[in-house]
Amino acid sequence: MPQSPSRPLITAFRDSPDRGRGLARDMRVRWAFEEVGQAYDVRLVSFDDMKTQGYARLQPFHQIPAYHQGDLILFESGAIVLHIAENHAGLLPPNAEARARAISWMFSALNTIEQPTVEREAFLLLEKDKPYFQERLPILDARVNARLRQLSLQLGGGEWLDGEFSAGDLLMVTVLRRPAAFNLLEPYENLRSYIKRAEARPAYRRAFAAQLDVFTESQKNKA
Ligand code: GTB
Repeated sequence: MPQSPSRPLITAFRDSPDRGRGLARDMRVRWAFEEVGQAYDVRLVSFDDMKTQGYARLQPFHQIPAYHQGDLILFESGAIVLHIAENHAGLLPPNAEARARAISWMFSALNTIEQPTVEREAFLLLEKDKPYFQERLPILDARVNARLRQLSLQLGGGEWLDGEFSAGDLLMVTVLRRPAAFNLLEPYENLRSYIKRAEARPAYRRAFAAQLDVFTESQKNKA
């Protein structure tokens, strides 16, 4: 890792378990950089690299993404996106109240929507053979569904969550793409269109292509 990178450097999986579907958390940071037109570098890391104490100086929980620019090191994808949004025009409205509302949407994406969806996914992945699995799965499904229903009602026929596209939409869409991958958005046509609208943004497409390139390269090296 360079001592004080002059342009932002983030970490991402060298060999992402999402197989290039843009579901890992570097995607939201890449997308934020693309939205504001900030060039960035990526340091690809293996699971072994992430376990080292050296890596913990970048990310105390040994996860991706971490962010480094100059003397500033940041972790937590939401904090990194907020930092980008606060330092460039385009992801937070200039009006103070609208800005505060956009930040509420950022927090709600991560705390209210992402939390139950990740809990459900981890349960599916890790507890399928447990005796309580069949009984507990509908409980976790219902928790996710309740939040999706509320979000769908809130979005209604709107294009974005609160006026112009913001970092709130950026985080919300990256969070929703995970339950969407499990077909949990089937009942919510407006949420599916919301994701499609976001995915059509040129900045999203550039970010998606960049992370997909990493996966494609990793496959070539395996062949
Ligand atoms: N709260 C942190 C943040 O938002 O930055 C969470 C970061 C995080 O969970 N990072 C994951 C990680 O580094 C990668 S993105 N995990 C390694 C570890 O914890 O040891 C999560 C992820 C992983 C795989 C898929 N997938 O296969 O689809 C999707 C998302």
